[in-house]
Amino acid sequence: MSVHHYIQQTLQKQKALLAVLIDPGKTATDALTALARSAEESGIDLFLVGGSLLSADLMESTIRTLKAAGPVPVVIFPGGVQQLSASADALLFLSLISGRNPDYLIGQHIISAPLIRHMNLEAIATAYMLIESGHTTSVEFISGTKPIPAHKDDIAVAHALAAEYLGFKMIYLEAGSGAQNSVPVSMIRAIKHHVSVPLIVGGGLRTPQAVHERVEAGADIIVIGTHFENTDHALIKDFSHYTRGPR
Ligand code: 1GP
Repeated sequence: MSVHHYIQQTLQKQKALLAVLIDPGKTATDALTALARSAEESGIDLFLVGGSLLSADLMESTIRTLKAAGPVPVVIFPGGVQQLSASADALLFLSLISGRNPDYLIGQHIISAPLIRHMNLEAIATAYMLIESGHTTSVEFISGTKPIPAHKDDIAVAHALAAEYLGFKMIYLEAGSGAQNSVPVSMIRAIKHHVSVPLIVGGGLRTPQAVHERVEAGADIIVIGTHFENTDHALIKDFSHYTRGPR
């Protein structure tokens, strides 16, 4: 089954999916193995692997460790063309549509497409929207693009609608890793009202309550990275409590 199909099927059974973002190099191998082994019990539905600055070698070993330890799908969340691996189950084929940098809209895609084909990797077309969140984030800095202002729901909705009309399969609302403020609930609600493709929401989520509010507003996939890097894995259940509920 494709990962896209798995996401759609899971969304028919439960409110949302919990995705844990692994930034290779930040978590020791034994901790990664333990996390992947207990993933199903913790309520983790997906692993994302990626980071703004990262070598292909580290990524490959991280994906292999996760895959060897458990059945939860591992998806590449690429920071650039060097972050590809045939060992992953799929790749978020991101186009940074909130920005106007052609390289991140279509340039890197042209370079990586033949490699993706060669690896026979499932590419899930995902519209990536950066939302302003306080301090300058890594993605903002590296991509040289401006985020959408946090209080401009109408601008965010217009981007999301364009993404759906262009045929993107998912939309990722990104506040940025370690963001001060996560994507506003009102913005998620406004976008959900206008589009039907799954909404991924991530960046700066640190509490079960923040997850709860965003799932209720319409987030379909919740991404948490930084907070789980230093958290007792037993506490992940407190977060998945709000994603695992029946639809
Ligand atoms: C970043 O949305 C993800 O791309 C996760 O962000 O590390 O803040 O959880 P955090």
